[in-house]
Amino acid sequence: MRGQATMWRGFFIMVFAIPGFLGGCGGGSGSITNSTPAPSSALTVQEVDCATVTPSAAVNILSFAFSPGSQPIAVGGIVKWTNSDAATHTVTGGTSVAPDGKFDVSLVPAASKCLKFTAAGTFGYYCKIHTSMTGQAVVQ
Ligand SMILES: [Cu+2]
Repeated sequence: MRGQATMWRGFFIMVFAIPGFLGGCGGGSGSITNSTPAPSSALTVQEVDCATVTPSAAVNILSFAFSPGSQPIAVGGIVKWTNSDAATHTVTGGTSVAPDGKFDVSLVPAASKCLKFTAAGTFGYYCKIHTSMTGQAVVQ
């Protein structure tokens, strides 16, 4: 009988010891983060610094013409224009009679400018100084 009593004492130690152990695990730290994503820019064309990006396509401006005149590019791609003329040119969205206001950069001789296109579509452009100069970026 003495052996049985010893066994019971061990049983009670276990029963009362376990709840104390489990109690230490309560109260998780559930942090709720309400991170609202910033609204994506409404701009579909943005000027970016050519020195800090990798252009996906290049358009040369030479002899008062954009070359190539039509430049295919993937959505999110960057077109780099370089002015190889001795005259200043612009890359201006739309047409000379209907500028669309989406982009308008000016390139002095030897300058380069980069535009990033973040939406699909055909983006026509022209030079404000020499309005016969036209081109387009086909973003797909
Ligand atoms: Cu021009």
